[in-house]
Amino acid sequence: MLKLYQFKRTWSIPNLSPFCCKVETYLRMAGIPYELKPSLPFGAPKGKLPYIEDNGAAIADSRFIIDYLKTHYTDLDQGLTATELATSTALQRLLEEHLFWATLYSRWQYTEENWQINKQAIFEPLPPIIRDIAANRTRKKIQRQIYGHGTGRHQPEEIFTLGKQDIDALTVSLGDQPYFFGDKPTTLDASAFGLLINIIGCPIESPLKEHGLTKQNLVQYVDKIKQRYFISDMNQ
Ligand SMILES: N[C@@H](CCC(=O)N[C@@H](CS)C(=O)NCC(=O)O)C(=O)O
Repeated sequence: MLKLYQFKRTWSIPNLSPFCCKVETYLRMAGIPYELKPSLPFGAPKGKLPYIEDNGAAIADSRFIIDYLKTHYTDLDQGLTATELATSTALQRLLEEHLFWATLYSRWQYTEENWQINKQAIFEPLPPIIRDIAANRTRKKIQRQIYGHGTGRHQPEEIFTLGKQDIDALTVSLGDQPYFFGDKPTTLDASAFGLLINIIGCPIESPLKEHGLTKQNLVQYVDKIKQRYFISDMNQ
């Protein structure tokens, strides 16, 4: 059976990683059987989670994993027009390559309180003797990445202004539809749910979360997907 390597569940959400949550949501939306392998990124094929193993092959990165799932199992985007597919790609990039960085900043850099909550959730599986060293080393690495990306060069209020613009774009794009492209879930919904639940549904406080919680359609969207696809096994 297909194996999904991701962080262990925490915070009563499917996964604290938007990308792991995206892949698991895709698997559930598509009804593909899988086995969970709670893991840490050290030793992962590209040093990041998620990755999958299937029929002797290891595939890393949520985008390549979903390409594989589309080819070998079920393509949730099959019914989309070329224009919808283009919009799907553009919004996934907004989520994963832009809004993601403001989210990352809120966890690893914004406040000490958020960092402690994030640290506890990620590094708790490690033996106490190496936990703090690994956490502090990873924190420095991620802060360098946030600076390298450019997000880390802005003031906190500027970072959250940019993130709020992304949330506004998502609110308008979803409108009052059940999913971004109507009645059926697609890859974009797996991606959007993965990141949005990690902004509005987790214990990391920030202006981004406050802003997201004012968008009723996004709040209901996240809640409905969680109820529909995950509620029975939130304690795994
Ligand atoms: N583009 C990748 C991003 C994956 C990613 O950034 N994973 C993070 C967790 S959210 C990770 O494992 N980071 C570990 C590290 O950078 O050391 C995907 O779509 O899967």
